[in-house]
Amino acid sequence: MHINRVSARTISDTRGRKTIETTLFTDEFEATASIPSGKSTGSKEAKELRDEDGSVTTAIHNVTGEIATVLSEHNFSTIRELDTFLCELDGTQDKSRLGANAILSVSIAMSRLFAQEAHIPLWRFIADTAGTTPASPRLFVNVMNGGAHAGFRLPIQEQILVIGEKTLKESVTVAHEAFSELGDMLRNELVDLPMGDEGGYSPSFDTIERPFELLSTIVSKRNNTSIAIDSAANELLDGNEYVLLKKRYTPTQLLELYTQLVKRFHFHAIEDPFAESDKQSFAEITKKLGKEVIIIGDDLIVTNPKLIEDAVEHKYINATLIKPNQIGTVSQTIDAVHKTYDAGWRAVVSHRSGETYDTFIADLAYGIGAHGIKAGGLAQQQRLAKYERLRTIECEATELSD
Ligand code: 2PG
Ligand code: MG
Repeated sequence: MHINRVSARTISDTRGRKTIETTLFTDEFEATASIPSGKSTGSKEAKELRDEDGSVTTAIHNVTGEIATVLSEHNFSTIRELDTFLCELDGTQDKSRLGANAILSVSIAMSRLFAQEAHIPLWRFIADTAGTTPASPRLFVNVMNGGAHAGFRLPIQEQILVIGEKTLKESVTVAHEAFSELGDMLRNELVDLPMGDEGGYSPSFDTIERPFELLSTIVSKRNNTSIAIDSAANELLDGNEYVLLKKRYTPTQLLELYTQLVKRFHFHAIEDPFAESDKQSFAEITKKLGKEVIIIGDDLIVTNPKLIEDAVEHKYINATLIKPNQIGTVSQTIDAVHKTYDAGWRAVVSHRSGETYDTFIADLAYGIGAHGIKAGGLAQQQRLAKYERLRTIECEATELSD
């Protein structure tokens, strides 16, 4: 593959913050990728390069300067070749020199070019590269936003509906119906109904249970719908305790709270129930509740194959969250998926709280046959773009199999 032109620019994410969008050109094709940005981040994530004023000017210069030069001098025949080359060029462990955002924008755009060159959809290219079997993911729809994404109006960052209908088309339809039903219920109960960073409602309640009582009304009417949460507990930790609705919980008390929630409500998954530093509590909750619900690691493992290996060894979790920009290349994201599957665990592919219109994660989730995809609430076009892409992928898959 020979790249003869590279361009990159600043665009805005859903929070109005600046982020990078890159386009690569060959003689025949062009492909674009833009990179999202997190707010409740893990300490070991690959580094997003941001200038002091919040811009991504240096990252853009790195793409159009140093990276464009090497791309023009080399022909890469696989995405792994390119990714390995970019990692070596960067020369740091965390991609802090060129920026994980700069590197990933090139890696994703290049994956699109390889798919175009082979005349196959992106999800097929990902599946061929990863050696995985494509399959429809469940939708993990973050319908009520709290935590750092919503001024802690709700202590738990994400109250999620997990929807697994027979087809993606049906799952997306149920997601829309459920979202609007929940909106009606909340407007009936509350005067003020703000929205959160991830395009979900962001109500305030006096109890931790109230959001789940409302979600139970929705879940009880449907066969293939359940509840999940992302506590993003790094953000709740204060000293050695966790603070929810101004009340302090020791790790043991928080585990008891989760146990009660799982007993009372139809829970399917709990993500980041404890802070990344509180590994022992991860091991305890997985041991105690891991048969009933999946325990997903996000900030704990940050899509990093080595950290996943460590989590496997110590049984901290039994599922991983996969966010490409936490690690910074497509190939290393695939490595994280392999580590997950080798352990017999499930993978849930995820967006970030500051999103763009890029739909790469939809192709990734389908291509690796992920258990689920977290793409946010339905009140933001950038999140809807992912759900729409999933519906298109389902049509592409049917056409390919005909
Ligand atoms: C999370 C994500 C996405 P952020 O914690 O899982 O929902 O949030 O992008 O802010 O890390
Ligand atoms: Mg998370």
